[in-house]
Amino acid sequence: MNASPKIARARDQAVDIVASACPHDCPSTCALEVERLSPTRIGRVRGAADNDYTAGVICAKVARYAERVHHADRLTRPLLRTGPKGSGQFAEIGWAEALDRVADAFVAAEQRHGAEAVWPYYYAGTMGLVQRDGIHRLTHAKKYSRFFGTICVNLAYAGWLAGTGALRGPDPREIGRSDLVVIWGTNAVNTQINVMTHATRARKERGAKIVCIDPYRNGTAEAADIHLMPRPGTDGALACAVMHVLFRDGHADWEYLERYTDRPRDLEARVAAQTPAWAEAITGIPAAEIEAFARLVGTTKRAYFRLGYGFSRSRNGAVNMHAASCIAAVTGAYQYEGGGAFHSNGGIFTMDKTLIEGLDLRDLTVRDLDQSRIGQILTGDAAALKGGPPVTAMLIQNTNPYVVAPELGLVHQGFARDDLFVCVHEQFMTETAKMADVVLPATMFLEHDDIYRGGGNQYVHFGPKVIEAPGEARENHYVICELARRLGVAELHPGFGMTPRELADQCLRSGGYPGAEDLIAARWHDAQPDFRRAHFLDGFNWPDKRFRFFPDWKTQGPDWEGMPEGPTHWESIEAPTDACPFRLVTAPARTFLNSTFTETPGSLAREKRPTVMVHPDDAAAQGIATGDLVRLGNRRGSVALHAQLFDGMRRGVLIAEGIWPNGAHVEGVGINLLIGSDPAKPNGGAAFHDTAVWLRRA
Ligand SMILES: Nc1nc2c(c(=O)[nH]1)N[C@H]1C(S)=C(S)[C@@H](COP(=O)(O)OP(=O)(O)OC[C@H]3O[C@@H](n4cnc5c(=O)[nH]c(N)nc54)[C@H](O)[C@@H]3O)O[C@H]1N2
Ligand SMILES: Nc1nc2c(c(=O)[nH]1)N[C@H]1C(S)=C(S)[C@@H](COP(=O)(O)OP(=O)(O)OC[C@H]3O[C@@H](n4cnc5c(=O)[nH]c(N)nc54)[C@H](O)[C@@H]3O)O[C@H]1N2
Ligand code: SF4
Ligand SMILES: [Mo]
Repeated sequence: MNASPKIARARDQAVDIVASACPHDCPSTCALEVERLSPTRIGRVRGAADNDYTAGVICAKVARYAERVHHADRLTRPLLRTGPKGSGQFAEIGWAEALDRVADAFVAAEQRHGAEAVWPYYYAGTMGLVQRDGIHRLTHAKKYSRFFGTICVNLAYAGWLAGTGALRGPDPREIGRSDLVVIWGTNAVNTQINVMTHATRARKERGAKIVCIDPYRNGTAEAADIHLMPRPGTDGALACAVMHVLFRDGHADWEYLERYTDRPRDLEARVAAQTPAWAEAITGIPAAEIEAFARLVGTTKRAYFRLGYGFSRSRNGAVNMHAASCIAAVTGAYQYEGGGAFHSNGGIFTMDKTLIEGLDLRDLTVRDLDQSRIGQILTGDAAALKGGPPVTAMLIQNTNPYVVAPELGLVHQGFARDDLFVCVHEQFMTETAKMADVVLPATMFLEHDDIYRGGGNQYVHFGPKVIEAPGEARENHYVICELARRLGVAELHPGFGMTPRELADQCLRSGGYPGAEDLIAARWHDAQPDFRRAHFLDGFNWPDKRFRFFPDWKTQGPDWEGMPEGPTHWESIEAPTDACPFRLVTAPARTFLNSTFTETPGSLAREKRPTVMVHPDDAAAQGIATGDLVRLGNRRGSVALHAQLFDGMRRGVLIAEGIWPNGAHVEGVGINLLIGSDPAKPNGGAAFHDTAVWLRRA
């Protein structure tokens, strides 16, 4: 058994409690305490009470993780497809044969079309740096097509960086010392519960107000004091009208503006025409509500804007994120504890990932393929393939593109190709795995070593192996190294010969952090920059140190042309038309995490079945009642779901929570059939909450 330290002895003396961190793709990266009942079984999982961000609170889905780790459907043996693609007919084979077959298929693909015909594909099913990112080392060593990750953060990061220049901000723990917490475009109650922990503390201890800005009355809106309900994709207009009021009513902090920002007088002139009445027409939010919100922002120095991903998932999302990030610069909120805007701490961490990712082997002349365009890529779109060879072989780890990718129609067509070889390394027989030629069983985070770093906080964690994996499940690192060996590149890079703990140790030390053993003993490391840096008191991350109200979008991606100069409502969204009059938002479900947990009984019991929320007036117009089967469609296809009447959004808006497996839908195809995969400006990314559809009774 692995030497994971016992951090405490449970009361009954029979249970070890082991410190870990949540590996899931969630900004919270909770500090966990895991009950080890035996060398192969866990009990409860709890949030570490003495970690000041997690503060003892985790989501229900991870608290009952035993359901997932000990699930009867875990993959435990390598499998070889024996029936037609997607038939689900597989035979068990040994690891050596499975890896030989994958290596042979990759060699054959390379011989036929060149190394770029192989496309290793991954995402953040685990956020562990060693197990998630090691796949790049194989890609670079073999000069396979590189992977351009776009599915999640590109719009948000581009919008945030356009103004501040750095992916950091005021310490998220300061939310608890704020007087106004604005939770903007993130359903924190579902997606990062700890934001609510700190916000409700501020309310309880300081009488802080909590504002939620979201197109529907979700769990976060229910918990807030004020809910502003914009139409999807209109937050830029809201932000501009708020700034209009701030300048108009003397709430702009001119001393701050002159010292820390680029062109405040031009911004004032620009928003002069963007009145609350103008914004009401675009957002649907009554002008009086915008006025009242702006007054609150203008009169509260310690106002903390927690800007989420949700409102960036529109074609104008980068512009909207930037516009929202401007408000705290107009009021100078950044100067105060508990004040400023925050999106992610992704930029504070200093570790060097060269060894893990094999960056020293990377060849930038090898094409990179856009993750979100997998449908076009697998169906032979020349532009998506960048004029290069077709993709004929893939290794997929930690992601389920057959369910989560946009433009699913093309994705399904592509995976059905008989000349495409696919190896999926998975914990469960996901719908992507079901399309594979070879399926490899993967460990879960409690069954391997890795390191994690926060996005919505500032901690670095070591998550040690706690229990033995079931059957023959093996970790990602093993698969990458064994393939490298078979493909003749293991000698090219030391990373292929190290253990995950050695890689983790080196990576930690490269960043100036405690090494693996010290971090395990300490349980976590606080990497928060000091107050001045976090609050940009020595300036923003540009040569002139000034926040950019007028960004140079060129700095954020190659596809910047046509983007507006400064904050505004940019009309680039999929606007409603007579043919497709509704705007669809595909928001996260509370007890699913993307496509993960769609296999656990506790989550299924809560989420029930794929459902779309319809405004009662829109439903009445079409004779739709709760429980009716309805059909949503657009030029990409149509999908059947059950309707639920709900008056918590504006007319013309539809909300479908959760990324259900295709097979959970009546007609066997999921909601992402309707989502476009056109790359959003300026740096790509799919606009998951920006879809125009029609709605009918099925
Ligand atoms: N339970 C659960 N937790 C999760 C996930 C999950 O699926 N389920 N996913 C994880 C992942 S990968 C990520 S990236 C994060 C994302 O977490 P968030 O930052 O919360 O982002 P989203 O999940 O995209 O959407 C959140 C909210 O944005 C709202 N929204 C959509 N369009 C707009 C808009 O135009 N304006 C405004 N103001 N709001 C809008 C939606 O209605 C929804 O309530 O969560 C992670 N955590
Ligand atoms: N409609 C709609 N679609 C969306 C979104 C949306 O809001 N709406 N959000 C998008 C976003 S933000 C994201 S990030 C994507 C995410 O979508 P996915 O990348 O599919 O996300 P996950 O469900 O987190 O992880 C996928 C798989 O990783 C596997 N896995 C976990 N750990 C390991 C491991 O250690 N090894 C291996 N081999 N496998 C592992 C899990 O079993 C799981 O099946 O979905 C996107 N799709
Ligand atoms: S809230 Fe997020 S980080 Fe915390 S346990 Fe749940 S999924 Fe993991
Ligand atoms: Mo994501």
